Amino acid sequence: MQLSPSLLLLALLNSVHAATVLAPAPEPTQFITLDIVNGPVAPDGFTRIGVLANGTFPGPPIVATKGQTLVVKVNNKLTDNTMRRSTTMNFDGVFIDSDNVFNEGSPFVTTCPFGPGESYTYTLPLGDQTGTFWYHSQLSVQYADGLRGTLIVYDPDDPLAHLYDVDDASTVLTVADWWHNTSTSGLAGYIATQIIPVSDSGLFNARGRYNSGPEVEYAAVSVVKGKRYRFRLINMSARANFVVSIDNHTMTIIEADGVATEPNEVNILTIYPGQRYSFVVTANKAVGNYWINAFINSGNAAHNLNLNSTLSRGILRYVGAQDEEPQTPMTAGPTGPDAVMLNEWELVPLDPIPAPEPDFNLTFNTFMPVDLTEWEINNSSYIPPTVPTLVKVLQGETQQSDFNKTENTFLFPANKTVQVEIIDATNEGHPFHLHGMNFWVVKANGTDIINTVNPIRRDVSITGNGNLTVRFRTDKPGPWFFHCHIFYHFVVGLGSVIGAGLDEVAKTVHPTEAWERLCPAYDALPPSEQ
Ligand SMILES: *[C@@H]1O[C@H](CO)[C@@H](O)[C@H](O)[C@H]1NC(C)=O
Ligand SMILES: *[C@@H]1O[C@H](CO)[C@@H](O)[C@H](O)[C@H]1NC(C)=O
Ligand SMILES: *[C@@H]1O[C@H](CO)[C@@H](O)[C@H](O)[C@H]1NC(C)=O
Ligand SMILES: *[C@@H]1O[C@H](CO)[C@@H](O)[C@H](O)[C@H]1NC(C)=O
Ligand SMILES: *[C@@H]1O[C@H](CO)[C@@H](O)[C@H](O)[C@H]1NC(C)=O
Ligand SMILES: *[C@@H]1O[C@H](CO)[C@@H](O)[C@H](O)[C@H]1NC(C)=O
Ligand SMILES: *[C@@H]1O[C@H](CO)[C@@H](O)[C@H](O)[C@H]1NC(C)=O
Ligand SMILES: *[C@@H]1O[C@H](CO)[C@@H](O)[C@H](O)[C@H]1NC(C)=O
Ligand SMILES: *[C@@H]1O[C@H](CO)[C@@H](O)[C@H](O)[C@H]1NC(C)=O
Ligand SMILES: *[C@@H]1O[C@H](CO)[C@@H](O)[C@H](O)[C@H]1NC(C)=O
Ligand SMILES: *[C@@H]1O[C@H](CO)[C@@H](O)[C@H](O)[C@H]1NC(C)=O
Ligand SMILES: *[C@@H]1O[C@H](CO)[C@@H](O)[C@H](O)[C@H]1NC(C)=O
Ligand SMILES: [Cu+2]
Repeated sequence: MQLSPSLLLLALLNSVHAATVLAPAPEPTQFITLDIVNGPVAPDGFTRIGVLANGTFPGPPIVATKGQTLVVKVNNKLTDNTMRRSTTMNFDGVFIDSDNVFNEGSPFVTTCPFGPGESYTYTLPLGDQTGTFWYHSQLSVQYADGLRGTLIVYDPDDPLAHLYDVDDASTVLTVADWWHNTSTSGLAGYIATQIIPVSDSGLFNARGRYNSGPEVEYAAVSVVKGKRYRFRLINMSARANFVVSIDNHTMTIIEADGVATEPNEVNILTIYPGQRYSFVVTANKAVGNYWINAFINSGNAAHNLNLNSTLSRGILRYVGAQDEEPQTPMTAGPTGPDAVMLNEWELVPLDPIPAPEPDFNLTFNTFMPVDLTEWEINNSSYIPPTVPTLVKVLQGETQQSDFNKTENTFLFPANKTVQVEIIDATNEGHPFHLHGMNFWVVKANGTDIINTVNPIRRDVSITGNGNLTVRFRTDKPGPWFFHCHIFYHFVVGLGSVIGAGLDEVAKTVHPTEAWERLCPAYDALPPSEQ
């Protein structure tokens, strides 16, 4: 991890959080540059060439303060033809206003990717949002090659600040699946064998081990006895989920996907791809080393003998403890009656907003009727159009009949409430993610409770054979991606686009010339550079 000056400043400010200090007002605009390069990387001891922001995995952390506008210049310097050479970036969970929808980075929905030698600058006003976010390539499965990083928006007036003492760079935690081979070879293998490539390892804070691999030192998180830490856990997986616990310690959840919650104490939680949680851990046990169990759950695990879920873990190390691994067994965390699991439907926002009654209902049946390499919503596999949805809409194509069935594009008038019920009869567990805004989870999978009074709001929720029902508003005219965050499912069809108030788009969306140039430039690229 590199510490930028602003990060150091924040760390200093946050270390004196308990005392009331008047932080200097943040700069209204923060300029960030990310150079996307190919370079060697070895988080689990196996060296491969990755697609990396500034040459590191994860990329440099983006650290912002409430109210800032981020101006992120992304320079594509990719040279390796064995992986995708174009790119486009999504800042997961950051709300995007309608007039800025062209800056949200979804290929063939709101933008075209950009090729080697090109740059694009994303302007992202953060508004009132605070919390835990991340950025990643949104093109194909490219982020599995390493293009992922954290984005934290600190709140100088956090209403939950009294619950913790420390919230700085050291308390940002990531879990991620990791492959030794490229995502392009993984995708080709998937199409050929119908088996989604199983990762070689699971990483905690960008370190991990695989069977017969080197004993890479596990990432240790340092705590001082007596203090309370706000950990911010981000699941940067492309496919796997993680079951996270800390031996002998509880975790009090206070945030889900950028939404502050009432404190909810658990000792084990599952985090699905794309999701984020903040939880408070009090360092109140004997000074020592404790396992952070980050058990990686991957379907078809037997297809990659490198993967060993037990080896995916970190260490909670008290200051004063030996620089060594815990002597206790490596487990998958509490089980049976000892396990206090996080149940999504028990999370209550600190600032509850009742879910409005739906004006429209939509049902998604998720299927793989042909074979495992074609996921469908109601028997229609999403195929990206060659002309991005937003480009078409700006050209006046705003009727349902303007969209091919394979675009899975569902149109609604502006300023309405849409309810989507997602049926996942085979209990695959798809983490559905909405771009640009949050949804209300009115019925989480795993419960019969329908909560329209104070449901959790977030941008990723998991489906299952218990059915998931969410609601959202169409207040922001524009096309918004709504897709499974398991990118191997997404690239083979498990995606849709919510066309909100498309008639209004021409009035509210005025893209820049830089954006206008992206599609002609991309279309002119040879396939090897796309
Ligand atoms: C990324 O690298 C570029 C070039 O060295 C540098 O200017 C920029 O500040 C770096 N970005 C971050 C977020 O550290
Ligand atoms: C990566 O995939 C390519 C193409 O399928 C294959 O030739 C190569 O052996 C693989 N490399 C590793 C490290 O698995
Ligand atoms: C991360 O997301 C992946 C993909 O949904 C999921 O399989 C995995 O369980 C998640 N990890 C955690 C810790 O939730
Ligand atoms: C941690 O938990 C285990 C199992 O409950 C218990 O045996 C052990 O004494 C605990 N250790 C500490 C330091 O509290
Ligand atoms: C996974 O790693 C653990 C800890 O080193 C080891 O005991 C176990 O045998 C490994 N499992 C497999 C299937 O290799
Ligand atoms: C949508 O479904 C709900 C039940 O979940 C029902 O109460 C409501 O009448 C339906 N609305 C429309 C517009 O069909
Ligand atoms: C999907 O199919 C179900 C059941 O046939 C239907 O009720 C629903 O309206 C369809 N949804 C879409 C988006 O076509
Ligand atoms: C989708 O196709 C399957 C058969 O392949 C059929 O059983 C099912 O009813 C269809 N579902 C919808 C919503 O059309
Ligand atoms: C339009 O949809 C049909 C199937 O409904 C598909 O065969 C065709 O390839 C699609 N065309 C385009 C341009 O996506
Ligand atoms: C939607 O609401 C906004 C804000 O109240 C308003 O400016 C806009 O005209 C409305 N659009 C429609 C189509 O009603
Ligand atoms: C969904 O909920 C059902 C219970 O209603 C549970 O059996 C299933 O395992 C859950 N699926 C996932 C993916 O969590
Ligand atoms: C999920 O939805 C399907 C289709 O509406 C229904 O048949 C099934 O009973 C629902 N499952 C649960 C657990 O509510
Ligand atoms: Cu999925």
